[in-house]
Amino acid sequence: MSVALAPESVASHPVDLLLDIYERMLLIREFEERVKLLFLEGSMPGTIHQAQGQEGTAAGVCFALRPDDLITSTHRCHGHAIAKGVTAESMMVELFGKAGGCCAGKGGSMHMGDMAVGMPPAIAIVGGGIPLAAGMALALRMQKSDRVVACFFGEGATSEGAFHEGVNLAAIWNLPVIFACENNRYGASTDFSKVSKVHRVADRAAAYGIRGETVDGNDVIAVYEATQRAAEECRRGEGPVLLEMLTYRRTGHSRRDPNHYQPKEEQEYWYARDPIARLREALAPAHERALAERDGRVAEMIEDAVDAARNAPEPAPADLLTDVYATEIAR
Ligand SMILES: Cc1ncc(C[n+]2csc(CCOP(=O)(O)OP(=O)(O)O)c2C)c(N)n1
Repeated sequence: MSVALAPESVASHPVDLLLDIYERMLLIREFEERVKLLFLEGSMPGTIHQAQGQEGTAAGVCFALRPDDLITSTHRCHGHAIAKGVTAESMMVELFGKAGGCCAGKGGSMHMGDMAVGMPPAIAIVGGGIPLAAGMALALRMQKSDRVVACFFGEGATSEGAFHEGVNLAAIWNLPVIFACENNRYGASTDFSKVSKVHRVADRAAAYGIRGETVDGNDVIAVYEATQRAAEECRRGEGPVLLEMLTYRRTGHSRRDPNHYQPKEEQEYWYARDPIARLREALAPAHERALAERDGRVAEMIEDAVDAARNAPEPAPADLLTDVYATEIAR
């Protein structure tokens, strides 16, 4: 049994919404688990950074957004992409480096995205998405739109100059950005306490005169509610907001990292707070049949994605230089 979610917060949301969130988080987990095996068997080029354990932050943020809102992402982008609506199939094809992938086979693991669902390809330069999010939000403001941008990054990125510049710019212009920090404690293998005297990322909001908030990132409902609050503020012109979500990755930083630096007691603390198990246990046994249906659907989606990736054609040499320039934000 996991550490339970607050019953009153579970009861305050429609069951169908919670089932949808559960399904999406499970899709992220199962996608990552299958990718791990496919990577080890040598089916995909490059390296991978995986997000098992962090499904609550990805899904909690993205479900609280409108479909026309935008996100930016990082080297650890698989979960964000699935949460925002990029299909598992187009991502699996992408990981195989095949034509028909969400970035035409040219992006790979660290650059997932699809402008059709409001996600420009992720940026693997740590902190690189932060000024970009401010710029996208400025573009939306100039278009007189009420869309918002959610900008994902890790706590390690908050020591980059790009964080200071991007957040400060968004702050002085009240831009509609939710700075969504996934604080999983480690930047690669380095504990955050070794690189920052400020231990709560949300406390850094004071330096920019904006609101900061820390939530349990493994409580998907808490993340969803906090993002809704932040999005409303942004739409009213009262943004940006710095949202810190405490979470934990269950894998190494990348596939070659065995994560020996994570103490056993710390792992046990977080494994008892797995975001998927917590929501499942909150919905079962009352909704066991619906949960089982969602489990079956996810399993099918993963099989279909792998079949599609294995059978997809290689990119044509003639397409080498297509799709390599920036996309304009559709109005
Ligand atoms: C500017 C820059 N410096 C270093 C790296 C190498 N690098 C990739 S991920 C990473 C750690 C990032 O930690 P964090 O921002 O907390 O994100 P997490 O990996 O925990 O999701 C580093 C140092 C990079 N990609 N870009």
